[in-house]
Amino acid sequence: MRVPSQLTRREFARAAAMSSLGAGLAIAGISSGWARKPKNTPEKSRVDGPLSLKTHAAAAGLLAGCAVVPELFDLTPASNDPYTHTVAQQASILVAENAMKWSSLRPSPTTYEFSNVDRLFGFAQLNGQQIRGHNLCWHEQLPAWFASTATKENAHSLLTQHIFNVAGRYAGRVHSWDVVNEAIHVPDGRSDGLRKSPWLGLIGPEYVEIAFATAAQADSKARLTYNDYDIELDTPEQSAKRGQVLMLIRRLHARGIPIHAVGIQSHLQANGPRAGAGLQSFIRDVATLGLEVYITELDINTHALPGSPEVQDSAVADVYRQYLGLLLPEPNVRAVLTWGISDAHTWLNQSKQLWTVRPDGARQRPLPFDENYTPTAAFFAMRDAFDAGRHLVKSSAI
Ligand code: 9MR
Repeated sequence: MRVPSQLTRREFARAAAMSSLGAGLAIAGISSGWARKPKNTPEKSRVDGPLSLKTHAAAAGLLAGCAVVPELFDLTPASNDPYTHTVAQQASILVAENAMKWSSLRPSPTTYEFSNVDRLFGFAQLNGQQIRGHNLCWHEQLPAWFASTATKENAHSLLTQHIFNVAGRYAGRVHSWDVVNEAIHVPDGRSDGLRKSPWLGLIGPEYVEIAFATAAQADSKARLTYNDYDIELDTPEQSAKRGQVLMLIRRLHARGIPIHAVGIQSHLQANGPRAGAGLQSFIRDVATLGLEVYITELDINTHALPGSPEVQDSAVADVYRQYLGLLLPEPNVRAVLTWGISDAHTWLNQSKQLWTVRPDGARQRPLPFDENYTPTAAFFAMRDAFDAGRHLVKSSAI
Protein backbone atom coordinates (compact mmCIF):
# COMPACT_ATOMS: atom_id res chain seq x y z
CA MET A 1 0.00 0.00 0.00
CA ARG A 2 1.31 3.43 -0.91
CA VAL A 3 0.09 6.00 1.56
CA PRO A 4 -1.20 9.05 -0.37
CA SER A 5 0.74 11.49 1.78
CA GLN A 6 4.03 9.82 0.89
CA LEU A 7 6.28 11.62 -1.54
CA THR A 8 8.82 10.21 -3.93
CA ARG A 9 12.35 11.15 -3.05
CA ARG A 10 12.31 13.70 -5.88
CA GLU A 11 9.09 15.33 -4.59
CA PHE A 12 10.48 15.18 -1.11
CA ALA A 13 13.73 16.89 -2.16
CA ARG A 14 11.70 19.68 -3.72
CA ALA A 15 9.61 20.12 -0.57
CA ALA A 16 12.73 20.12 1.58
CA ALA A 17 14.35 22.72 -0.70
CA MET A 18 11.24 24.90 -0.32
CA SER A 19 11.48 24.71 3.41
CA SER A 20 15.16 25.59 3.31
CA LEU A 21 14.18 28.68 1.30
CA GLY A 22 12.22 29.86 4.34
CA ALA A 23 15.21 29.05 6.45
CA GLY A 24 17.39 30.99 4.01
CA LEU A 25 15.36 34.12 4.69
CA ALA A 26 15.84 33.53 8.35
CA ILE A 27 19.57 33.08 7.83
CA ALA A 28 19.63 36.48 6.17
CA GLY A 29 17.93 37.91 9.27
CA ILE A 30 14.84 38.90 7.27
CA SER A 31 12.17 37.21 9.30
CA SER A 32 13.87 36.38 12.56
CA GLY A 33 16.48 38.34 14.43
CA TRP A 34 17.86 35.35 16.30
CA ALA A 35 18.88 33.67 13.07
CA ARG A 36 21.45 36.42 12.40
CA LYS A 37 25.02 35.29 12.42
CA PRO A 38 26.67 35.29 15.83
CA LYS A 39 30.24 36.51 16.11
CA ASN A 40 31.71 33.78 13.99
CA THR A 41 34.61 31.58 14.73
CA PRO A 42 36.13 30.07 11.58
CA GLU A 43 34.49 26.70 12.42
CA LYS A 44 31.05 28.25 12.78
CA SER A 45 31.17 30.10 9.49
CA ARG A 46 32.27 26.86 7.79
CA VAL A 47 29.00 25.11 8.58
CA ASP A 48 26.22 27.68 8.22
CA GLY A 49 23.78 28.14 5.34
CA PRO A 50 24.79 26.12 2.27
CA LEU A 51 27.28 24.19 4.38
CA SER A 52 24.73 23.16 7.00
CA LEU A 53 23.38 19.69 7.74
CA LYS A 54 19.89 20.63 6.56
CA THR A 55 21.08 21.91 3.19
CA HIS A 56 23.23 18.86 2.53
CA ALA A 57 20.41 16.56 3.68
CA ALA A 58 17.88 18.31 1.42
CA ALA A 59 20.10 17.64 -1.60
CA ALA A 60 19.72 13.93 -0.79
CA GLY A 61 15.96 14.18 -0.31
CA LEU A 62 16.25 13.96 3.46
CA LEU A 63 15.17 16.00 6.43
CA ALA A 64 17.85 16.64 9.08
CA GLY A 65 17.05 17.82 12.56
CA CYS A 66 17.29 17.46 16.28
CA ALA A 67 15.45 17.32 19.59
CA VAL A 68 15.07 20.74 21.18
CA VAL A 69 14.17 22.42 24.45
CA PRO A 70 11.92 25.37 23.48
CA GLU A 71 12.64 27.21 26.75
CA LEU A 72 16.27 27.54 25.59
CA PHE A 73 15.42 29.53 22.46
CA ASP A 74 16.50 33.13 22.84
CA LEU A 75 13.90 35.04 20.86
CA THR A 76 15.26 38.54 21.39
CA PRO A 77 15.99 40.15 18.00
CA ALA A 78 19.65 41.00 18.58
CA SER A 79 20.50 37.68 20.19
CA ASN A 80 23.69 35.87 19.29
CA ASP A 81 22.70 32.88 21.34
CA PRO A 82 24.61 29.91 19.92
CA TYR A 83 21.94 27.29 20.77
CA THR A 84 19.21 29.23 19.00
CA HIS A 85 21.45 30.05 16.07
CA THR A 86 22.68 26.49 15.61
CA VAL A 87 19.19 24.98 15.71
CA ALA A 88 17.92 27.58 13.21
CA GLN A 89 20.86 26.96 10.88
CA GLN A 90 21.20 23.20 10.99
CA ALA A 91 17.72 21.69 11.28
CA SER A 92 14.91 21.33 8.76
CA ILE A 93 12.86 19.34 11.30
CA LEU A 94 12.55 19.68 15.08
CA VAL A 95 11.16 17.46 17.81
CA ALA A 96 10.51 18.48 21.41
CA GLU A 97 12.80 16.54 23.75
CA ASN A 98 10.22 16.70 26.55
CA ALA A 99 7.73 19.52 25.91
CA MET A 100 5.08 17.41 24.14
CA LYS A 101 5.01 14.56 26.64
CA TRP A 102 2.07 14.02 28.99
CA SER A 103 4.04 15.19 32.05
CA SER A 104 4.78 18.52 30.35
CA LEU A 105 1.35 19.09 28.81
CA ARG A 106 -0.96 17.89 31.58
CA PRO A 107 -0.59 19.76 34.90
CA SER A 108 -3.93 18.28 36.03
CA PRO A 109 -6.49 15.79 34.70
CA THR A 110 -8.58 18.62 33.29
CA THR A 111 -5.99 21.16 32.11
CA TYR A 112 -3.38 21.56 29.39
CA GLU A 113 -0.22 23.70 29.28
CA PHE A 114 0.72 24.42 25.68
CA SER A 115 2.93 27.51 26.00
CA ASN A 116 6.29 25.80 25.32
CA VAL A 117 4.87 23.87 22.39
CA ASP A 118 3.35 27.01 20.89
CA ARG A 119 6.78 28.63 21.25
CA LEU A 120 8.31 25.69 19.39
CA PHE A 121 5.81 25.96 16.54
CA GLY A 122 6.38 29.72 16.29
CA PHE A 123 10.15 29.23 16.11
CA ALA A 124 9.85 26.48 13.50
CA GLN A 125 7.51 28.53 11.36
CA LEU A 126 9.86 31.51 11.28
CA ASN A 127 12.73 29.24 10.31
CA GLY A 128 10.89 27.15 7.71
CA GLN A 129 11.26 24.01 9.82
CA GLN A 130 8.94 21.02 10.15
CA ILE A 131 7.97 19.42 13.45
CA ARG A 132 7.73 15.86 14.74
CA GLY A 133 5.34 15.27 17.60
CA HIS A 134 6.77 13.16 20.46
CA ASN A 135 4.66 11.52 21.81
CA LEU A 136 0.99 10.69 22.39
CA CYS A 137 1.14 7.41 24.28
CA TRP A 138 4.07 6.15 26.39
CA HIS A 139 4.56 4.33 29.67
CA GLU A 140 7.04 6.95 30.93
CA GLN A 141 6.71 10.63 31.81
CA LEU A 142 3.08 10.36 32.75
CA PRO A 143 2.04 13.12 35.15
CA ALA A 144 2.06 12.48 38.90
CA TRP A 145 -1.74 12.55 39.02
CA PHE A 146 -2.07 9.76 36.47
CA ALA A 147 -1.56 6.78 38.79
CA SER A 148 -4.24 7.90 41.24
CA THR A 149 -6.69 9.12 38.56
CA ALA A 150 -6.60 6.61 35.72
CA THR A 151 -8.89 3.60 36.05
CA LYS A 152 -10.06 0.81 33.76
CA GLU A 153 -13.28 2.77 33.39
CA ASN A 154 -11.81 6.12 32.34
CA ALA A 155 -8.47 5.17 30.67
CA HIS A 156 -9.92 4.87 27.16
CA SER A 157 -11.41 8.33 27.37
CA LEU A 158 -8.28 9.80 29.02
CA LEU A 159 -6.19 8.53 26.10
CA THR A 160 -8.52 9.55 23.29
CA GLN A 161 -9.31 12.97 24.79
CA HIS A 162 -5.60 13.67 25.18
CA ILE A 163 -4.95 12.71 21.57
CA PHE A 164 -7.88 14.77 20.26
CA ASN A 165 -6.83 17.81 22.27
CA VAL A 166 -3.09 17.66 21.56
CA ALA A 167 -2.90 16.30 18.00
CA GLY A 168 -6.07 18.25 17.15
CA ARG A 169 -4.58 21.56 18.32
CA TYR A 170 -1.63 21.23 15.93
CA ALA A 171 -3.47 19.38 13.15
CA GLY A 172 -2.05 19.98 9.69
CA ARG A 173 1.19 21.41 11.11
CA VAL A 174 2.94 18.20 12.17
CA HIS A 175 5.19 16.21 9.85
CA SER A 176 4.82 13.03 11.89
CA TRP A 177 3.55 11.97 15.30
CA ASP A 178 5.12 9.32 17.51
CA VAL A 179 1.68 7.97 18.33
CA VAL A 180 2.87 5.04 20.41
CA ASN A 181 6.35 5.02 21.92
CA GLU A 182 8.29 1.98 23.18
CA ALA A 183 5.35 -0.44 23.44
CA ILE A 184 7.44 -3.60 22.94
CA HIS A 185 9.40 -5.16 25.81
CA VAL A 186 10.31 -8.80 25.18
CA PRO A 187 11.43 -9.55 28.78
CA ASP A 188 7.82 -9.04 29.91
CA GLY A 189 7.20 -12.44 28.33
CA ARG A 190 3.96 -11.86 26.39
CA SER A 191 3.51 -13.62 23.05
CA ASP A 192 2.58 -10.32 21.38
CA GLY A 193 5.74 -8.73 22.79
CA LEU A 194 3.81 -5.87 24.39
CA ARG A 195 5.26 -4.16 27.42
CA LYS A 196 3.31 -4.46 30.67
CA SER A 197 2.68 -0.73 30.69
CA PRO A 198 -0.02 1.27 32.48
CA TRP A 199 -1.89 1.56 29.16
CA LEU A 200 -1.83 -2.21 28.60
CA GLY A 201 -3.04 -2.85 32.15
CA LEU A 202 -5.83 -0.27 31.97
CA ILE A 203 -7.10 -0.74 28.41
CA GLY A 204 -5.64 -4.03 27.13
CA PRO A 205 -3.58 -4.66 23.99
CA GLU A 206 -6.06 -2.76 21.83
CA TYR A 207 -4.74 0.51 23.30
CA VAL A 208 -2.20 0.62 20.44
CA GLU A 209 -4.89 0.50 17.77
CA ILE A 210 -7.06 2.97 19.66
CA ALA A 211 -4.18 5.44 19.82
CA PHE A 212 -3.41 5.23 16.09
CA ALA A 213 -7.07 5.37 15.01
CA THR A 214 -7.69 8.40 17.24
CA ALA A 215 -4.57 10.19 16.01
CA ALA A 216 -5.76 9.71 12.41
CA GLN A 217 -9.06 11.35 13.31
CA ALA A 218 -7.36 14.21 15.16
CA ASP A 219 -4.80 14.98 12.43
CA SER A 220 -5.33 13.43 9.01
CA LYS A 221 -2.11 14.97 7.63
CA ALA A 222 0.58 13.81 10.06
CA ARG A 223 2.45 10.60 9.29
CA LEU A 224 1.55 8.33 12.17
CA THR A 225 4.63 6.66 13.57
CA TYR A 226 5.55 3.80 15.88
CA ASN A 227 8.83 4.69 17.66
CA ASP A 228 11.17 2.35 19.59
CA TYR A 229 14.76 1.80 20.82
CA ASP A 230 17.18 -1.15 20.99
CA ILE A 231 16.04 -2.47 17.61
CA GLU A 232 19.20 -1.49 15.74
CA LEU A 233 21.72 -4.28 16.35
CA ASP A 234 21.95 -7.96 15.45
CA THR A 235 22.41 -9.10 19.07
CA PRO A 236 19.92 -11.78 20.20
CA GLU A 237 18.04 -9.30 22.42
CA GLN A 238 17.72 -6.56 19.82
CA SER A 239 16.94 -9.01 17.00
CA ALA A 240 14.10 -10.46 19.10
CA LYS A 241 12.74 -7.02 19.90
CA ARG A 242 12.98 -5.89 16.27
CA GLY A 243 11.07 -9.04 15.27
CA GLN A 244 8.26 -8.20 17.73
CA VAL A 245 8.12 -4.61 16.49
CA LEU A 246 7.76 -5.90 12.92
CA MET A 247 4.97 -8.26 13.98
CA LEU A 248 3.15 -5.41 15.72
CA ILE A 249 3.42 -3.22 12.62
CA ARG A 250 2.23 -6.08 10.40
CA ARG A 251 -0.76 -6.70 12.70
CA LEU A 252 -1.72 -3.03 12.61
CA HIS A 253 -1.30 -2.86 8.86
CA ALA A 254 -3.30 -6.04 8.28
CA ARG A 255 -6.18 -4.65 10.34
CA GLY A 256 -6.25 -1.41 8.35
CA ILE A 257 -5.03 0.71 11.27
CA PRO A 258 -3.48 3.94 9.93
CA ILE A 259 0.28 3.73 10.43
CA HIS A 260 2.69 5.44 8.07
CA ALA A 261 6.16 5.23 9.54
CA VAL A 262 8.54 3.60 11.99
CA GLY A 263 10.89 5.62 14.17
CA ILE A 264 14.18 3.90 14.91
CA GLN A 265 15.48 5.82 17.91
CA SER A 266 19.18 4.93 17.39
CA HIS A 267 20.69 5.58 20.81
CA LEU A 268 23.91 3.79 19.82
CA GLN A 269 27.10 2.84 21.66
CA ALA A 270 30.59 3.93 20.58
CA ASN A 271 32.02 0.46 21.14
CA GLY A 272 30.45 -2.96 20.82
CA PRO A 273 28.48 -4.39 17.93
CA ARG A 274 27.42 -2.32 14.93
CA ALA A 275 24.09 -2.31 13.13
CA GLY A 276 23.97 -4.55 10.07
CA ALA A 277 21.90 -6.88 7.92
CA GLY A 278 19.07 -7.35 10.44
CA LEU A 279 18.19 -3.67 10.54
CA GLN A 280 18.55 -3.36 6.79
CA SER A 281 16.07 -6.16 6.17
CA PHE A 282 13.69 -4.72 8.80
CA ILE A 283 13.70 -1.40 6.92
CA ARG A 284 12.99 -3.24 3.65
CA ASP A 285 10.21 -5.27 5.29
CA VAL A 286 8.45 -2.11 6.49
CA ALA A 287 8.97 -0.57 3.02
CA THR A 288 6.93 -3.42 1.53
CA LEU A 289 4.06 -2.25 3.76
CA GLY A 290 4.45 1.28 2.36
CA LEU A 291 5.92 2.70 5.56
CA GLU A 292 8.59 5.38 5.84
CA VAL A 293 11.45 5.17 8.34
CA TYR A 294 12.83 8.00 10.44
CA ILE A 295 16.01 7.92 12.50
CA THR A 296 14.45 9.74 15.42
CA GLU A 297 16.87 10.06 18.36
CA LEU A 298 20.40 9.46 17.11
CA ASP A 299 23.28 9.89 19.55
CA ILE A 300 26.37 7.89 20.45
CA ASN A 301 27.08 6.89 24.04
CA THR A 302 30.74 6.65 25.11
CA HIS A 303 30.21 5.58 28.72
CA ALA A 304 32.12 2.35 28.10
CA LEU A 305 34.82 3.81 25.87
CA PRO A 306 37.93 4.88 27.79
CA GLY A 307 40.09 7.63 26.34
CA SER A 308 40.59 11.30 25.67
CA PRO A 309 37.99 13.59 24.09
CA GLU A 310 39.77 13.05 20.76
CA VAL A 311 39.45 9.27 21.10
CA GLN A 312 35.75 9.68 21.90
CA ASP A 313 35.16 12.07 18.99
CA SER A 314 36.75 9.77 16.49
CA ALA A 315 34.83 6.69 17.71
CA VAL A 316 31.55 8.63 17.76
CA ALA A 317 32.11 9.90 14.22
CA ASP A 318 32.89 6.36 13.06
CA VAL A 319 29.54 5.14 14.34
CA TYR A 320 27.67 8.02 12.64
CA ARG A 321 29.50 7.23 9.38
CA GLN A 322 28.88 3.48 9.48
CA TYR A 323 25.26 3.77 10.65
CA LEU A 324 24.15 6.43 8.19
CA GLY A 325 26.10 4.67 5.43
CA LEU A 326 24.03 1.55 6.14
CA LEU A 327 20.61 3.24 6.44
CA LEU A 328 20.54 6.21 4.07
CA PRO A 329 20.68 4.15 0.87
CA GLU A 330 17.31 2.66 1.84
CA PRO A 331 14.75 4.73 -0.12
CA ASN A 332 12.11 4.79 2.63
CA VAL A 333 14.52 6.36 5.16
CA ARG A 334 13.45 10.02 5.03
CA ALA A 335 14.68 11.86 8.11
CA VAL A 336 17.63 11.90 10.49
CA LEU A 337 17.22 13.59 13.86
CA THR A 338 19.85 13.66 16.60
CA TRP A 339 18.71 13.74 20.23
CA GLY A 340 19.97 17.27 20.82
CA ILE A 341 22.27 19.46 18.73
CA SER A 342 25.16 20.22 21.09
CA ASP A 343 26.97 18.33 23.84
CA ALA A 344 25.98 21.24 26.13
CA HIS A 345 22.46 19.77 26.23
CA THR A 346 22.23 16.01 26.07
CA TRP A 347 20.39 13.51 28.25
CA LEU A 348 23.64 11.52 28.31
CA ASN A 349 25.24 14.23 30.45
CA GLN A 350 22.10 14.87 32.53
CA SER A 351 21.00 11.39 33.47
CA LYS A 352 23.21 9.82 36.16
CA GLN A 353 22.79 6.16 35.25
CA LEU A 354 25.20 3.27 34.88
CA TRP A 355 24.76 3.45 31.12
CA THR A 356 25.47 7.19 30.88
CA VAL A 357 28.20 8.06 33.41
CA ARG A 358 31.81 7.58 32.36
CA PRO A 359 34.15 6.05 34.98
CA ASP A 360 36.71 8.83 34.31
CA GLY A 361 34.06 11.49 35.07
CA ALA A 362 34.50 13.11 31.64
CA ARG A 363 31.43 14.46 29.91
CA GLN A 364 30.02 12.66 26.92
CA ARG A 365 30.38 14.07 23.40
CA PRO A 366 27.54 12.33 21.51
CA LEU A 367 26.29 15.06 19.15
CA PRO A 368 27.35 16.99 16.01
CA PHE A 369 28.35 20.12 17.99
CA ASP A 370 30.45 20.23 21.14
CA GLU A 371 29.72 22.28 24.25
CA ASN A 372 31.13 25.41 22.59
CA TYR A 373 29.03 24.89 19.47
CA THR A 374 32.06 23.92 17.41
CA PRO A 375 31.22 21.16 14.92
CA THR A 376 32.67 17.82 15.94
CA ALA A 377 33.95 15.01 13.73
CA ALA A 378 30.40 13.62 13.97
CA PHE A 379 29.06 16.71 12.18
CA PHE A 380 31.34 16.10 9.22
CA ALA A 381 30.57 12.36 9.23
CA MET A 382 26.85 13.20 9.03
CA ARG A 383 27.31 15.72 6.27
CA ASP A 384 29.48 13.32 4.25
CA ALA A 385 26.82 10.62 4.67
CA PHE A 386 24.16 13.01 3.32
CA ASP A 387 26.41 13.86 0.39
CA ALA A 388 26.91 10.18 -0.38
CA GLY A 389 23.11 9.82 -0.63
CA ARG A 390 22.67 12.54 -3.27
CA HIS A 391 22.59 10.26 -6.29
CA LEU A 392 19.66 8.39 -4.76
CA VAL A 393 17.30 11.35 -5.11
CA LYS A 394 16.75 10.68 -8.81
CA SER A 395 16.46 6.95 -8.81
CA SER A 396 14.46 5.76 -5.86
CA ALA A 397 10.98 5.99 -4.53
CA ILE A 398 8.81 3.65 -2.51
O1 9MR B 1 15.96 13.14 26.78
C1 9MR B 1 14.82 12.90 27.60
C2 9MR B 1 15.14 13.21 29.04
O2 9MR B 1 15.38 14.61 29.20
C3 9MR B 1 14.00 12.75 29.93
O3 9MR B 1 14.36 12.93 31.29
C4 9MR B 1 13.70 11.30 29.64
C5 9MR B 1 12.54 10.79 30.51
O4 9MR B 1 12.35 9.46 30.36
O5 9MR B 1 13.36 11.13 28.29
C6 9MR B 1 14.43 11.44 27.46
O6 9MR B 1 14.07 11.21 26.11
C7 9MR B 1 13.78 9.86 25.78
C8 9MR B 1 12.73 9.88 24.69
O7 9MR B 1 11.61 10.65 25.09
C9 9MR B 1 12.28 8.48 24.32
N1 9MR B 1 13.43 7.66 23.96
C10 9MR B 1 14.54 7.66 24.90
C11 9MR B 1 14.98 9.10 25.19
C12 9MR B 1 16.23 9.11 26.09
O8 9MR B 1 15.94 8.53 27.32
